[in-house]
Amino acid sequence: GFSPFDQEVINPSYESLKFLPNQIGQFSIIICELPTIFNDSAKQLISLIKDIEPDYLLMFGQAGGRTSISIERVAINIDDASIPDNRGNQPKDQPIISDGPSAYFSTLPIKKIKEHLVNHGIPTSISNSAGTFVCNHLMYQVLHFLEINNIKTKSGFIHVPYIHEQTKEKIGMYSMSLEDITKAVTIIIKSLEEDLL
Ligand code: PCA
Repeated sequence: GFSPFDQEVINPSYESLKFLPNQIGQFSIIICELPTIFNDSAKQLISLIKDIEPDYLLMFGQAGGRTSISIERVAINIDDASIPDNRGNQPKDQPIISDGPSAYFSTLPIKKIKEHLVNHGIPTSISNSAGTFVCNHLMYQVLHFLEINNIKTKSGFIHVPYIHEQTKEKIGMYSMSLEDITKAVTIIIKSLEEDLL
């Protein structure tokens, strides 16, 4: 999950992970909060991947305005920020990796995950754009790192909506409860047990 950014004091993508137990089904859970900063977030996560060598890596970010849990299908090779990150970086039209491929697909079973969430009554969609800000950047960098190092960790990105506390002054803006986001994360993790079979 990520740290708060863009004048928010909370980021549900990390906040929701704090309530997870250490173990869900067959999976040991390790959570971490990344800074909403272009390169630093990827550097920190890649060093954690090297230490932990996880079977699955789930990245979560806030996407205010979205009306469902959005399972990202693809990360594209571009940074194009409409706001500065938490260190004031605001790259425009810059490739993330200059000689990298145009895009990487999530290696998570995205349709299976969606099916599980929908069966539990959680609004969910497959998204074909993770944006061009820090989340897309992180997803691209991580999938690129895994690909070029031939690491079998399955990985992908999921955007979550605002939570109620964030929308008190944003009239008409969609929000979910923090509890429902934590529940969604738990269902996502449980759904991966089927992928192991
Ligand atoms: N959402 C931003 C970056 C950090 C976060 O939680 C994004 O969608 O790029």
